[in-house]
Amino acid sequence: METLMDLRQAMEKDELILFYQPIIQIPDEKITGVEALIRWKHPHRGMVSPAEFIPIAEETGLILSMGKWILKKACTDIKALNDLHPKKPITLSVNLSSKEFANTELFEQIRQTLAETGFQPELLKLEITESVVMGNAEAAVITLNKLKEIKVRISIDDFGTGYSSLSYLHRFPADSLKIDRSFIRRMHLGGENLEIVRTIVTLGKALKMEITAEGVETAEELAMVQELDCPCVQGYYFARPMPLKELNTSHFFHP
Ligand code: G
Ligand code: G
Ligand code: MN
Ligand code: NA
Repeated sequence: METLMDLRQAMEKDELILFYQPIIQIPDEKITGVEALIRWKHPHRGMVSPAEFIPIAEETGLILSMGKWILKKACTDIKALNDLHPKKPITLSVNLSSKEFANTELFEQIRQTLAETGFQPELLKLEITESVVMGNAEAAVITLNKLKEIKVRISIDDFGTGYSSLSYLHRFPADSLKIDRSFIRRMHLGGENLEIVRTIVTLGKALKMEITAEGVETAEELAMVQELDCPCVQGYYFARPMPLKELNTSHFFHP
């Protein structure tokens, strides 16, 4: 179990690194964006998952400085990548946890990071879960509208796992839905699992939102989401999260 001290030191010692997982558009299977996913390269324990340390960072408030670093690093990295491949600039998705989203300085921090890095706001997508939004719905609408004004995009992450999904969707200026991978994993069972994914795709399209199926691991799952007309896919079938260098030299940029 890591302590706050360990985590703070990890930041100072540059042990936190960002991986990027491609998001693929179908049917042409080209890369359309990446999601930034943090890792802790621990000197003794190897790669530590954010599922272990983000909750600690969240509880202790360290997430605020960590999140600031993540946003700046990710914008810098993907700006550099897009400059190398100017013909097809890709989007960058960055996860925000509840404390980060509730931070009154968030908007200003994002605005400033975009200015400093020269990253195009239209290419930045902030991923927030339903519970993060619902935690403070009124303040959330204000923040989301301000972000929308500067052209930053919003994705609802793990869609379908939270509560009151439908009632708020039309009130929140979100641009895209990410279908939680628990639904994708159970799709092959058919029946209601398949119908849930079909319904989310239909709903997203009706609301003119982008839709991404998360956690697609097999050709069978890919065929099923394709059949349902889901336009974007993320998952191990196409690519795992990887370092920037590996992404830059991958077949996605060198077909
Ligand atoms: O990459 P992995 O599946 O191990 O991530 C586990 C969890 O950690 C996911 O819920 C993911 O959203 C979260 N996470 C990964 N990277 C970041 C990040 O940079 N910021 C925040 N707030 N959460 C992250
Ligand atoms: O909660 P969030 O959606 O931000 O987290 C995404 C997490 O899902 C990342 O930690 C990423 O490593 C993980 N992930 C991405 N693709 C797959 C996949 O195909 N299968 C599984 N099991 N996990 C995946
Ligand atoms: Mn996410
Ligand atoms: Na998710």
